[in-house]
Amino acid sequence: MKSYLIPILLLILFSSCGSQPEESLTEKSIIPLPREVSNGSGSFQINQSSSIKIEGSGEGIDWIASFLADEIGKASGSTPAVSDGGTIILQRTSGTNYEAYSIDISEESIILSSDGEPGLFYAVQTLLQTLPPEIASNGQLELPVEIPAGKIIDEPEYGYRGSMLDVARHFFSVEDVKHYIDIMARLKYNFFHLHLSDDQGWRIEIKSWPKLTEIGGSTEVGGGEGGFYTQEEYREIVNYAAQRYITVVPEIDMPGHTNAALASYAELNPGVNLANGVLDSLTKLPLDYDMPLVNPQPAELYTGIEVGFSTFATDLPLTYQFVDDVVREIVELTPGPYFHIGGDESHVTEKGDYINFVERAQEIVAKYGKISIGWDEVATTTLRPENIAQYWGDDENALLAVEQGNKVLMSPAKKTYMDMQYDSTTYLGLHWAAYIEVDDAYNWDPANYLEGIEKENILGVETPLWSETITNREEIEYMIFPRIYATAEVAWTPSSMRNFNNFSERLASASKRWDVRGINYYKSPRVNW
Ligand code: TNX
Repeated sequence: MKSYLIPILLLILFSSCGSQPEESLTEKSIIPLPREVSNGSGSFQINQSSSIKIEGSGEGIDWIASFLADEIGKASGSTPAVSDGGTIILQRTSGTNYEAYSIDISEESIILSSDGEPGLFYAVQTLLQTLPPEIASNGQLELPVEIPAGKIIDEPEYGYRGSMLDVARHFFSVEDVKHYIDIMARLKYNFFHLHLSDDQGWRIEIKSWPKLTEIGGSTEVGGGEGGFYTQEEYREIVNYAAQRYITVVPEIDMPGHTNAALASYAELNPGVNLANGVLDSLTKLPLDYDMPLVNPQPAELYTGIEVGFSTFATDLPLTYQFVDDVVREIVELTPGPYFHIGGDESHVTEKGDYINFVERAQEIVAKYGKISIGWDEVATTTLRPENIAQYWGDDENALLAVEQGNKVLMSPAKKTYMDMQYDSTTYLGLHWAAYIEVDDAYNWDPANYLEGIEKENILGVETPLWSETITNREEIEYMIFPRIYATAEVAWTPSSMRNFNNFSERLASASKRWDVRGINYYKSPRVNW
């Protein structure tokens, strides 16, 4: 054969195989890593005339279809229609495994299938990660794109996969909060914990106690102007999250971390003990006279970052009227099952007073039909059977919860606290718990972290972002990218399947989408970007 014919023949041979994408499905970088991925032959092409078909009914499915269409449309300029002839198929099956999903990609169709809407939404998120990085752009994705054939079967390891944002130390706008929720949604997180009150700020409108926001919402760490969400805005956040299958967990931190409330209402403060002051020099009271506390003064607004100095007056009926009103108003706006009562670092509350307060707060939350979550200190009180202790650092407290038969939400500060610096040179953040590099955030197993705490004792995993040093969206991004990816995989993917080297390669690939979005991420030296 003439030698010049060989390349021509090869060319004909390859072009006749149909288009084979550069990467197979198993080589795609998906975070969190799915349980099973296998390759098929050929590929599916998304082009200008692709459309989406819905099999099964429900408002949620319609929304998921339009979400997928909009993502493709925004990136490519060509929005797929939703039609009966569609070959990208959203299929709701009849079981009850709502978060599990599968994706079946052939040359003819892509079938995204789940028993539940959350699973369909997760399938869409996975599918989007198989597209080129320009899927994250406004208009730079060129159609057609090829998706390699194959099958993905996936479900989460933990049912609660959360992240917390502290909007109390610094306040963040509704738009910034939605941006945070978008990031969570792409990673299949399903609980968004909003830390709504602390010493430095009260961030949610309470109609029956208006000075909470008027005074308590008026500043923040560093003395900035602070802010708060009206009930309308809070509802908007709740709905935005709910559409993305994320449940909001509101937190009102008490009885400590309450300076902003104490600055708003004098009558919530423990009073001044006159027996220790002027009065006993003027009168001759017996030494054991139990002088009531009187004349409570409002606390001063606080803009520093110390913790543990504030407390409600735990012996006053008014305090419980306050807690009742606050819980009632927030519960009315919150469809999810949980209400977070804080309970951490109440260093100036007497032990007995703390127990009494937390137990009463839990009863109030239960009265309004919600399950209490509290930071691990609440396990030193008698928990109601359904309540949750959120472990952040005290092993004994976590064990106390489990001994009481309660579940633990795992947020070890040394692994999950995204306000911790990456290393000693990080320009933001604190380091009281640890320096947390991305591999530190990745390399741990919730079910093996604490002796005596097994998988069955664990509700799930949550990664908090405290905001003492974080003031804006760019700074939020810097602290959470890439660690929020690490915890997403810790919570979703079985520990036996996880490997940091493999994860770091997938991170590098994900970062191409972050570049397209203009995300301000930390370029960890432990990742080959
Ligand atoms: C401890 S963790 C706190 C927060 C701080 C955080 C800073 C916890 C339950 N309490 O009040 O913001 O450390 O890292």
